[in-house]
Order: sequence, then structure tokens, then C-alpha cells
Amino acid sequence: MSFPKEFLWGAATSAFQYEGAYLEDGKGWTVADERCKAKRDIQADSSVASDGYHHLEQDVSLMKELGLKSYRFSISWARIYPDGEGTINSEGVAYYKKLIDLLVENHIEPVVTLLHFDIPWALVEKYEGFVSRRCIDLYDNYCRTCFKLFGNKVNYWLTINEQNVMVMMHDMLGLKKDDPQLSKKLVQCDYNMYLASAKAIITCHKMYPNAHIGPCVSYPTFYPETCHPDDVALAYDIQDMMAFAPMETYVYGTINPMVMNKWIKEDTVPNILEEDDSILKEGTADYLGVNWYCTQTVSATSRNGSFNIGIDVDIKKNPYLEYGQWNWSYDPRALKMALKECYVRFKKPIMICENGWSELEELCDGKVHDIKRVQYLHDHIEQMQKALDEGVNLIGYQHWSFVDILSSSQGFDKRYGLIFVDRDNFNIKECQRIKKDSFYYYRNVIENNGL
Ligand code: BGP
Repeated sequence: MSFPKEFLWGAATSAFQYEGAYLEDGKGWTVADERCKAKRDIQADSSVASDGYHHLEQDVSLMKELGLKSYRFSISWARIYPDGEGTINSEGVAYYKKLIDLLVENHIEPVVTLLHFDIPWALVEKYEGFVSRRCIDLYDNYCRTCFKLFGNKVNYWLTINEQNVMVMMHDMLGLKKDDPQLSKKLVQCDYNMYLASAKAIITCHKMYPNAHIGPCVSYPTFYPETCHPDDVALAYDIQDMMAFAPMETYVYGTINPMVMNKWIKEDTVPNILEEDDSILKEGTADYLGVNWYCTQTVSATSRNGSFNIGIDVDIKKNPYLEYGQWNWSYDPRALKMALKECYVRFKKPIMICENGWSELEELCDGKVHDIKRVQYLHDHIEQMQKALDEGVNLIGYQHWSFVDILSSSQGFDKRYGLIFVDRDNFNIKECQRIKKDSFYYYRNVIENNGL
């Protein structure tokens, strides 16, 4: 089976990593801006990012040249509601309206993420963000506004990007590391975000019954370092807790019993109201957005030579794989397995919402020969093709990223784009766009609807 005719070949960005103009035209401060500010002395922040806000027309014409069928981007809640609530910021609305209009005019399907790591800071100050149930209703209100404003032109929505990562990183939720109640608050945020996502889905279904809406889950594949049963059990458990349990809540509207058990054991059970069950069950996903980059190898039995990726387990190097500059593995064959596993479990259409390769890159005679990214694209698309052949309902691929963007952790050094953005961490220059080799390669793939 080849790629379906309507396959959504795309590329992705997110607001704080792409737009810049972080305080322009009325936009409010966000958790993402605050996180970037903390590292301002050592790397780029979100003030300019890829300067997408000021390159709108140029970037959409590059998308057209690339032949994109879809473009995944996020709306910054704080550009629409600078304080997360209250008055709508018309200039923010105008920016996204223009973007969506341009995309549609150019036959590029917008895939819109409603929250990508950038909770309005005012909500953190006022309510501790998603710790409070108030934030659920405010998020629902913000989503309702987006549906009202843009719903006639948007067919694909994503509610929350990588909630499963946010709840592992206190600062992504605006929480303090030394808060004695941190564990409990993280769980409450997790639970409240499930409700927020479900409510937004219910609202969207009511307003636009034909639209497609779902979550976007981080979904690395976990391998055991050895076949020792403890290693195998650990890999299995992490995979389950990190990816499949959240997917279960989004797809079936139930809290995974193992997760509930963990909450009980750790005395972190969140406040649950009687009405919640029906909200979760009514607000289930139409499709699953998954962000898949690589595999991670974990060990329960050896604790030497580990390196830290922010999850509280020992991550090992897999001797059978090569690794990139940031220790992310190169393992395309695992993508097919992951897609199959996810489809068999949840039977929902899947959209790959992020997948890409990062490098330190620079211009060489005005060009960027990103050979490894070309290979990465080829090898991962080949596995997508195989997954389709074996029956997976894969509806789209959003390459991460469209242009070079601010990495969520490594400033502007870590580049993912099909298009080079000429700036570095501290020298912003003009942010000129230069097409990399991967741009031409991907354009060819899209033109041929496959390899
Ligand atoms: C995902 C995020 C993206 C992006 C990507 C790469 O978790 O949704 O926003 O940043 O990972 O991560 P990084 O930028 O840290 O390399």
C-alpha cells in the first residue's frame, strides 16, 4: 500500500520556539518565556526565536514551494488572552487569522496546537496554573474562542502538546522545585490537564462536529538494556506509564488503574469531582498525535555510565545504535514498531506530529548540506510506509521542524529545520531563511507522495 492520496505531509513549529515578538502587539508573558529567561546568559531566549512573527508571508511561500499539504503550529494562549483570561487581544487574533488565511489560500491544511508549553504566566501567578481547577475552565474558554475565530478554516486541532513531558518538569507548569507539595501538585496538574483537554474536545465537537481533535503525546520507545527480567520489566513499565497510560485516558476517558494505584501509594491522589468521569468519557480523542524521535535504553541492573535526559531513570547507550550530538539515538526501525503498537492498542488514526534530527549546523558557502537529516527522513518515511502496509491508519507526518527553531532545552545550537535560520544564540542578525538539502529532498518525497 502506498501513502494515501490525502496523506498530510507537513512540517511543524510551536509559538514560543518560532514566533519571537514575545512582548509585541499585546502578547502576555508565558511559562515558556520564563523558562527561557532563566537560561538567557547561556543561550538564545524566546524574544526573537526564528522571528516567525515577522516572516509570515515569506515562510508561507516557502511552505508552498516545499509543497506542504499541512503545517502544524501552535497558537500562543497569551497572544489571544494576554492574562489567560479577560479581554481578547485583537492584534494576536489578527496574526493567527492572517496565518490561517494564507495557509488555506495556499491549500495547506492548518494543524493547530492549542497549548505548546506556554501557559500564560498570569495564570501561574493568580491560580498556580493547572494546579487550580479554575485553569480548566479558562483553557476551555480560550479554546472556545479559537474555535469561534478560526474553526471555519481549521479541520485538525491538538489540545495539549506533551502533557506527559510537562508533568515531569515542574518549571513547565510554573511550579517551584522546592515546593514541599510538588509531587501532589504535579499530579493535580496532570489530572486537571486531562479534564481541560476533554472539555476542549467536547466544546469542539459541539461547535464543529466534522473537525478532528486529539492530544499530542511524547512517545519515545523504551528498550531494556539486557534481557534480565528486571531490565525488561522496567522498560515495559516506563513505556506504559509514560506513553500508553496517558493515551488511554485521552482515548478511553479512563484513568489507568496502575496510575491510580501509584497515586494512592504515593499519597498524591488529586481532587476528583463526581462530574469528572463523564467529562473524561465524553471528551475523547478523534485521533492521536504522537511525537516520536528515537528509542531510549534503560537499565534496572547496572548504574554505570548513564547520562541524564531529565527522566528519573538510568538511560544507557545502546551499542547497536548510533547517536547524535545530544545523545538522541538513530533508530528508524523502531518507528514502525511504535506505530503498530500504538494502533493495535488504541485503534485511532495516528498523526506523527513531531519527528526529526538535530545537528549543530552552519552555513558553508551559503548552503547547508544536512546529509544526516536527509537520511533520517528517508529511513523514517520508509518505516511509515511499512507501517501503512501492515495496516496502521497513519494520516499525516509533521516533520520537526519546518525552519530552525529555538530548541526547548538547547537554545539555537540544536537545529532541526528543513530551512536554516541565519542567527545564532547571541547574534540575531536578520534571521534570513536558507533552504537546506533536506528541503529539496522532502519536497521530492511530497511530490511523489512517498519515497
Ligand atoms: C518535543 C517538543 C518540541 C521540541 C522537541 C525537541 O518534546 O514538543 O517543542 O522542542 O521535543 O526537543 P528539544 O528542543 O529539547 O531538542
